[in-house]
Amino acid sequence: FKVNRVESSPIEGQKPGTSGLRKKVKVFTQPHYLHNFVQSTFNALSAEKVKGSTLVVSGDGRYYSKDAIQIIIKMAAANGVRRVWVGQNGLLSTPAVSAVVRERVGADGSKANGAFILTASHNPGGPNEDFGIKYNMENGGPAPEGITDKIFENTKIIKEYFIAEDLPDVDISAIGISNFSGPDGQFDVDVFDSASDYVKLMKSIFDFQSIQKLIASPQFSFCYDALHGVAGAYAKRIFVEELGAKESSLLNCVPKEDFGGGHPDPNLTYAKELVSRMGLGKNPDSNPPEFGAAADGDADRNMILGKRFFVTPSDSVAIIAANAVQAIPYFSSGLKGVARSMPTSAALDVVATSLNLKFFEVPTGWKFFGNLMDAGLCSVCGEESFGTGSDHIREKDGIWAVLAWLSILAHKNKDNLNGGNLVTVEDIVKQHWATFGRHYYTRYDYENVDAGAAKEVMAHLVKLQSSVTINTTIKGIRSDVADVASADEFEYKDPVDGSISKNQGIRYLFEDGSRLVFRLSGTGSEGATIRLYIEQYEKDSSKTGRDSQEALAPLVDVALKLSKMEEHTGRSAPTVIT
Ligand code: VG1
Ligand code: CO
Repeated sequence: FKVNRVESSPIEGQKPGTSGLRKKVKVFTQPHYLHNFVQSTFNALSAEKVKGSTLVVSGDGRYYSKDAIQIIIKMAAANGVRRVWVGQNGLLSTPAVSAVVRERVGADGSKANGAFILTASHNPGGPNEDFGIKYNMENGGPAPEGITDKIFENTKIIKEYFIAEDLPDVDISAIGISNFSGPDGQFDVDVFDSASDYVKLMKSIFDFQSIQKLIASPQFSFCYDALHGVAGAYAKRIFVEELGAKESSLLNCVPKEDFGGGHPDPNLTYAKELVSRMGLGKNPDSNPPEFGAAADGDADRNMILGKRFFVTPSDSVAIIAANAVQAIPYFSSGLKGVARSMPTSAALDVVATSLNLKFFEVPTGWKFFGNLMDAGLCSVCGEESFGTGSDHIREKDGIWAVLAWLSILAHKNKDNLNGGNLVTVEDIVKQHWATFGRHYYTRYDYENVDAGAAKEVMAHLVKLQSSVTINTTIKGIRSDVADVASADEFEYKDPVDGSISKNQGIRYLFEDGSRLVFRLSGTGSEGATIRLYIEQYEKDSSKTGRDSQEALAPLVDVALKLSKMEEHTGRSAPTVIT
């Protein structure tokens, strides 16, 4: 093939957000749009690093992925990349990409140097919906801010990109290696099975036999909803073929370009079918299974449900941390430490204190956990946004979280699978609250708000923080909440590389441990999304069984009035409550 140099010019708005660049498909298909971003990434990595390298390119299979993969292959060839690895049909979940970068060895002994992941995660897909791209580094984790800032700077000055226009399209539906030769020598495209590296890794972490026994037990029942995301490509292999679950326990496990028209976000609002099946929501089934879980489009998120019972993600990571050493072979020699994102509830903090573990609080987004893991400081981490994971890879991992819960259930039930009473998901959570106290928690999302109005809300809240009369204002709204002890804008200094991330959300910390956090989303593709996180700690075990929206009502009231949410945004209610 030949290398074509194509003249280009900067296109506005290519700043990567919390997890890559996410825009409407119509934006991505503009001339030069994807090309500019890909070339800017190669330029940020520097030519020496790109030349001769091995690059993974795949994603959640959403609309436009197949075209994007062919474009990136041609640009990789033109920029001197030695080989591109593609999951069959362009499918690799985000955690599987991370696993492939870290673990896979090519037929010629090669290892990957980085990856383009094509996904907009939990955002809908299709010609009128979202596409996304993000770059992951050699450790299998998202590029740090130093790199994403450089990529953005490059997009603002780009003049040209390189592409091998005459390279034929590669058939990504067939496993095998295609060889080409160009001006720099040989170039290969290696299409491989999307699941096998990931399945192998999971089998090295968990005790599959003990999970098999749980699943085979007549007292237990299981169901998994991939919401037509890429998790479907792994669910059948792992839950059915390896662990013996029935095929009928899989819902929506065929990956689709538009996620079947749904919103592939595993929460109580969007995972409606699973929610009903588990005996919750508006149309509850009468005979729900004991355990249910769902994933998002790229399979890095998870929702865990018991029979008629929802596990908040903040509790989930705390419960996994509290039980990991006993229940999961990978952790049997102990946890190196634990970490959560700032808005995630302090349930994990209580476990860390009680087990005497190193503990870290990082800004929102998985990229901040990677440095801690690379430095051997953190084993288990999580976010309130249905993200849970560990140092087995450098992304959050939806199926890993399900296997972690199945392992805990298998461990707690190891002596009563032959007729004893099953310890249920609900029992495990309630037992955890009795031991550690409960963090009542909810998140309100105001999606697609006018960007100016969102800025106003945040500016108003920053101003209020420094007000000496803040407690008088709050008491004027409700007298039954505690005093604010401090308020700030969260700033993080990475303990490993010393880098500083500012303006990571506005916090109001109350004297009784309650918190209100406000921040703007960095993953939307249009307008702005305001997230409001509300949390209250209850140590008294006689009071941990309340309905969470009811327990949090006073704080919600304060948050909405303090922020003047309706006045600024015109919204009387959030779009999503989780
Ligand atoms: C959201 C979540 C955040 C998560 C991010 C990526 O970000 O709040 O916790 O890490 O999505 O998740 P934001 O900036 O919109 O609040 V996903 O599954 O992209 O991969
Ligand atoms: Co995701």
